[in-house]
Parts: sequence; structure tokens; C-alpha cells
Amino acid sequence: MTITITAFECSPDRGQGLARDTRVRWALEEVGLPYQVRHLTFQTMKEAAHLALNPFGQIPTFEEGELAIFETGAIIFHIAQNHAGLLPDEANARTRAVTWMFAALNTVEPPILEFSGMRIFERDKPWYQDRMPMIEDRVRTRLDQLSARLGDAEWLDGPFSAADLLMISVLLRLKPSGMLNNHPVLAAYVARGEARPAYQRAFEAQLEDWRMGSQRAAAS
Ligand code: GTB
Repeated sequence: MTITITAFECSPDRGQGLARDTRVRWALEEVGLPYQVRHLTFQTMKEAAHLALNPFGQIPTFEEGELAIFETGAIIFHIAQNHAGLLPDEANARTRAVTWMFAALNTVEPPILEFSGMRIFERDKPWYQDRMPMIEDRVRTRLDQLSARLGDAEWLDGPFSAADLLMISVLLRLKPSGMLNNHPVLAAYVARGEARPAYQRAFEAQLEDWRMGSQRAAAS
């Protein structure tokens, strides 16, 4: 069955791999599933056809036969549940990996999103200088805690899993800020994720899509 995901026609991150379709591509690459991509502009994302797939008018979505779902976490969980390679078989280990998937999205990502959102959208606001140290502190706290837990382990809990895929994707959002440089354990963890052939294929695919999208935009 053909898998179709949605992604930006021309990602605002200019192909840095920070938009969330990269996470889904990475999961698909890890389990060896081919997929096609439907590209959307900010306008087509808010039209009825896409809102039927994602009521919030966002990417990514995932379609496979009769199934159409949204939310990156749910998409990756679906892929991991149905294909070997992203979740352990043993019940408790599997539940622990799922716990880490939630931790990545619900505990680590929110302060990082606030931090990167401020850097992008609020730099010129009068509150930026006062507020930023507090936001940075929240991120640092999470990085310290995660770093302490990871220690010298290769991955979060046993072999590489969907939990690492999500956690590393979340941490990658910090790369442009240089904030990971003060956390060598996490910088090395992220580098291990980026070195995976599946990540590299996913990254290259989204970059190529961005190149094509920006050429189309320039030609129109
Ligand atoms: N909780 C949802 C999920 O995990 O799937 C969130 C989905 C989401 O935030 N989608 C974003 C979107 O569609 C794209 S990924 N935005 C358009 C809109 O809301 O109108 C977030 C993103 C966007 C841009 C960058 N960037 O340029 O660096 C990075 C990440």
C-alpha cells in the first residue's frame, strides 16, 4: 500500500530538516518503507482538502490505504507498532520506549519550542532581553536532566528506538542556537542519530524537496 505524507512545498527552515515531516521520513527510512510526499503551501494547508486530514491545518499527515492520521508522535508510533526496528518486542521494554516518546514530546520539546519560537519571532520585542534568560534556564534544566540520565549510554533505553528518533529530532531544534555545545553528552547523542543512514536519507530527501520547492517558487 502506498504511503503518502505531507510536507511544506518550501520549508521555512530552508532544508535544515527542522520541520516535522523529517521525523516521519526518518521513521519510514528506519523500517525501510517507501513513501511519497504531497507538498503543501501555507495556503493549501488551510484549505478543506487538507483540513479533512488535519483539522489544525498543519503538516505532516500520513495516509496509507483507508488510514489517514496526523500528529507526528501518533504517526511514528503507528509506524513503529507495525514494522520491526523501532520498538522492542519485550512488553516492559516497549512500554519504557513509549514512555520516552512521550517524554520527548511532552517534557523536553515544550521549553525548546518556546526557546526557538522566541529566537525566531520575538527577538525585536521589548520583553525579549528580560524573558530570554528564564526561557534558556528552562531548556538548560531539561538538558541537564536528560544528560544525567543518558550518561555514557548509546541510546535512551537499550537499542535505538522510536524514543531516540523523537528525542534526537527534538534536540536538533537547538542546533542553530549552539545551546547543545554546552552539553557534550547530548551533542554526541544527537551526532549518533544524525550519523544513522536512515536519518541521512531522510535529511537528503527533505533537502532535495526544499531545493525543488524554492526553484518552483522562484520560477513562479
Ligand atoms: N503537534 C503537531 C505534530 O507534531 O505533528 C505539530 C505540527 C506542526 O507544528 N506543524 C508545523 C506546521 O504545519 C510544521 S513543523 N506549521 C504551519 C502552520 O501551523 O500553519 C514545525 C516547524 C515549522 C518551521 C520550522 N522552521 O522553519 O525551522 C521548524 C518547525
